[in-house]
Amino acid sequence: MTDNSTAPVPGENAPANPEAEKAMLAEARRRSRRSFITLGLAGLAGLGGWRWLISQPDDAGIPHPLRKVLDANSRLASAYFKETRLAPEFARSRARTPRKNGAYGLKSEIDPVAWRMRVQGYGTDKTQEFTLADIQALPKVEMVTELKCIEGWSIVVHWAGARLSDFLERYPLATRSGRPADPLNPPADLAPYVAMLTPDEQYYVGLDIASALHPQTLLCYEMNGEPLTADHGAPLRLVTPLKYGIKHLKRIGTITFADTRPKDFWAELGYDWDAGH
Ligand SMILES: Nc1nc2c(c(=O)[nH]1)N[C@H]1C(S)=C(S)[C@@H](COP(=O)(O)O)O[C@H]1N2
Ligand SMILES: [Mo]
Repeated sequence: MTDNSTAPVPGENAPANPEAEKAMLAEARRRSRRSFITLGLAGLAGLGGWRWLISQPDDAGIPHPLRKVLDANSRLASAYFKETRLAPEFARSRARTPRKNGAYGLKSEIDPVAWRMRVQGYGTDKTQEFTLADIQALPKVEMVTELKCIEGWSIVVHWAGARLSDFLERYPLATRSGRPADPLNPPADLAPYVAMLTPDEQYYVGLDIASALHPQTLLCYEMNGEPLTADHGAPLRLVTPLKYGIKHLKRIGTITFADTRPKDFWAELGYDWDAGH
């Protein structure tokens, strides 16, 4: 659907046209059913399994169908098994600037110097604050992936940022025990869900922990080689290319962990909570 004059547009306004909304939901359900069938077990990732393989270098960028391997490494010989499904990557020359889509939670001015990302440790009341420099001190990861909006358009974007998994290894806030969230050796007390909110809490998304620790889930501070602009989520946004744009929360304010599915802006309006594609 390219004509968004009638369809409800995640990111612009709340649904106005009930018929278009119903059609959109039917399409979203059809797509999530299809990806469920295509992905088989990967569709069950939300049930708490560790279902990606850590990809080998020669697999980088190649979109896999489901891959499932029992890890032979004795360090990993546990109930866990892993599958990797990576979003396809593209040549940098194909990157374009996406439209500015969705401004929930971005209404006020943002001062990137004063900005802090607040993270509440799993099972604690304690909150730790991070500057952009803290995030930029983590290994910088670049990827050229497709941003897909549930409204029907997609665009290739060159992103740069830190892996959320690297952040949660360096700052072990996702476990009650304070063990790092190593995706290769996930601690037993790892939080099953991650919640993210804008500083004003007007926009919010939930992720299952497997998606949160996926190697392509980034805390992004650059788009197409430039620092993010405010419209695109400065100073820091989420990018998670196996999911639709609705999950790519712009202007991260707070991260918390949860035992149950956190509230999610578009899921509350009837969209698929996982929003995978
Ligand atoms: N804070 C916030 N983040 C958001 C949205 C929003 O309304 N508010 N919209 C989402 C939607 S629906 C999409 S498609 C992408 C679009 O990202 P872009 O504006 O960089 O193209 O942002 C997502 N992140
Ligand atoms: Mo979107």
